[in-house]
Amino acid sequence: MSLSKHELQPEGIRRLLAANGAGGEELDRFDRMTSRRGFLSCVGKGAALAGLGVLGAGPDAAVRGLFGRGLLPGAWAATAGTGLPKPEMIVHSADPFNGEFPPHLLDDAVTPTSRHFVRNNGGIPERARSRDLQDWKLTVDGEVRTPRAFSYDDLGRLPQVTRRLVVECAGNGRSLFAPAVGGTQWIRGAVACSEWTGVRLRDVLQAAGLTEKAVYLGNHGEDRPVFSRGIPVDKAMDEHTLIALKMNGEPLPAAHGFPARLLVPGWIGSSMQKWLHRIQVRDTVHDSRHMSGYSYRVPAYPVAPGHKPPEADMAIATSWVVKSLITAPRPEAEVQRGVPVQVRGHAWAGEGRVARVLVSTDFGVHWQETRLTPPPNRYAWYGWSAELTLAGRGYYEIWARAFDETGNAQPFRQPWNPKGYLGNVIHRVPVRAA
Ligand SMILES: Nc1nc2c(c(=O)[nH]1)N[C@H]1C(S)=C(S)[C@@H](COP(=O)(O)O)O[C@H]1N2
Ligand SMILES: [Mo]
Repeated sequence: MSLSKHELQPEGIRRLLAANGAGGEELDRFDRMTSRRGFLSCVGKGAALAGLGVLGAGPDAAVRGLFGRGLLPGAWAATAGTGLPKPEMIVHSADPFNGEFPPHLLDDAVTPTSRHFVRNNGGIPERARSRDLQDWKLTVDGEVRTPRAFSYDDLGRLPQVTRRLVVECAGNGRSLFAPAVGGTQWIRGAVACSEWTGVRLRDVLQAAGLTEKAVYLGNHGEDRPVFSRGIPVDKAMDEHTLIALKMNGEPLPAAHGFPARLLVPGWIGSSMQKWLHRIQVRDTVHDSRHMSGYSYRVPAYPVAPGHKPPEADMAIATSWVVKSLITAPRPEAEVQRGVPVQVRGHAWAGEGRVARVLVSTDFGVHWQETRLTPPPNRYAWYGWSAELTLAGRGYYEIWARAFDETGNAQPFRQPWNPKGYLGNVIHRVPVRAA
């Protein structure tokens, strides 16, 4: 195996174009499309496929492919004033905006805001773009003794906590599912671990006072079309669950939920409502569209690849599972044989704790232990690193496999589900030793 088409970088697509006879003008157009105007410096699956399409259809198809994916300059109006796309981002769609970073750009222990993926189901609210706090309130109603409305300043006066927390889209890794499933074709970069500051959700809920009937929250954001999900009261009352007001020390950026968003540590990103303005405490599980059917739900039992079980057999996806990322070396790096190379990355385990990360350079025949750096707080990712020496020249793949404290490890092949959620197949990085 060499690199999958999903892991192609723009340089790779450019090489393909050139190898297939694209001249200066076409290459100029490709460069304009992918970087000069800062729209995209890296492109996702759609464009990678378009790039491959060139093999049969001629270089123009690649450029048309980019436009055909809704990456027309006009679609970028929806991101005006939001700072999107971030430089070097792999952009999957402009409206709604979805983009991620390749793993070698996620090397920091604390992900800078400039490298945090963005996942939107709808538009970014006007309030977030203009940073308008007039008439903004967070209301808490439903199964509470006293319905409450908190202004931004009210929230700011409650005790503030700062935590490093992993945010990961349930669909991260979706492009690696076989057979392919629909939806944004995330590669591996819809995950990050930034530093979030805000109030404990439980402080806000306790101020309103939960009734005995309270079992679930329905959370509501200001984006349209409506995207609303919820979490059980138990998880809401956990001391780690936050309403964040700041990301990496700054008020939330528009794209990440200004003025307030939820952080539900260890759980899938979709539970972390952005642009939060209403919490409805419920006496039953939240029943919005994104809580039902196949949306953010996984089969209650393992299914054969390609098999879609009946809706009644689907269960709400909650915690993430054990995973790791290789952030160095970068794919296709040239390393010197006989000289130790530093291999490193991150590991995390949803509600669990990471116990060890092993690495292999021979397709899993031999494994080597790595050094783990535990995070400063629960629910942040661990660092891991090792020195590896490739004795001879040739093609190698670095594989990483994380284990949690109960012995769960990452699988070698991706178990399948209809929407491509919770993908945690081991990460493989190809390198060459010379
Ligand atoms: N209001 C609202 N909240 C939302 C979403 C959304 O579309 N609307 N997307 C969710 C999903 S699916 C994910 S993975 C995370 C992504 O957070 P980020 O964009 O800050 O990385 O936000 C979640 N919160
Ligand atoms: Mo997500």
